[in-house]
Amino acid sequence: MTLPLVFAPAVKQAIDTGAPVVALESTVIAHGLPAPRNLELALACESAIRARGATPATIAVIDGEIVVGCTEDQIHHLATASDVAKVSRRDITAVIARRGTGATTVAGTLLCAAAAGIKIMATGGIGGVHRGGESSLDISADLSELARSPVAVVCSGAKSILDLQRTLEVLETNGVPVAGYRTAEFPAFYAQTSGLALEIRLDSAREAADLIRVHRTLPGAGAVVIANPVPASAAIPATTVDRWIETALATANQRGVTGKDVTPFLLKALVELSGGATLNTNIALLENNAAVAAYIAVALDEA
Ligand code: PSU
Ligand code: MN
Repeated sequence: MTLPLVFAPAVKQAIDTGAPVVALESTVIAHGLPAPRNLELALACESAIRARGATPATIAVIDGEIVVGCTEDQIHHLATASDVAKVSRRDITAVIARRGTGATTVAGTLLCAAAAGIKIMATGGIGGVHRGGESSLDISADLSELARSPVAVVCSGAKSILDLQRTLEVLETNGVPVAGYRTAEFPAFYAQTSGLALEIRLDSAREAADLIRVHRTLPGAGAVVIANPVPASAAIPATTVDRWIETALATANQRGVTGKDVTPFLLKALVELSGGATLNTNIALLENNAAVAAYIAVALDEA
């Protein structure tokens, strides 16, 4: 038996001819954003990628098959159905074996994109070390998958619901280069900066492509993280977001939320606490990351 990958025709053709492809995760659609904005966003990301000359491939597990390039109907299903699993590396085995349907996290998407031969993906924020993770050991499987799948990830850093400093420590341990895209600081998702310095700064898609190309030659290469801050016009100051985060974390603790439910719970709480403000920011940065990933995919293709 081999991994059950099925490709959209346009994605298959792009991969076979070496044309630029950008993979997109689907957990953000099924568990990260509320309907109907989730569907609009998913389609807008695909359009942003096509408009820049690359082919989008939204990845999910549908009826036990890994779909590389979901159709609009499949994206609609992910955005509206209530029985879509959240699929990280740990979960994908059982979802395939049971012929189930699930939305892939960054970790799940990395695994599938690497198997499909796709070199770059876009997302909002990567998972990381949760606050208190040094005792709870709640550390996203995204961080271990980044160590093993050779796929570049364009993101706006990680949400400050996480412990960003420890997240960077684990990325260092895992051998994952983290590069700021037109910044020298790790972005904090809603805010452009976190106060955490990065050692690599990239100022163009071409520079990003050069870095990715070199990284892929390393034995056992994993991912490169390209950290692209939210556009200034959509950013929310860190101090404002922090208040909402404290409240959301306290509620999660009171209710005993654990395991894979933690991240979706906190994301939903933040949208409610902010009266929807975080949602607009989240959508702006997701679309922008899709666009930057497409520019880099095209640059990767040009060498
Ligand atoms: N961060 C966001 N939005 C999201 C996620 C993270 O701002 O939707 C999702 C991604 O799919 C990420 C996953 O891979 O949450 C991480 O979940 P966990 O912390 O359970 O590993
Ligand atoms: Mn977790």
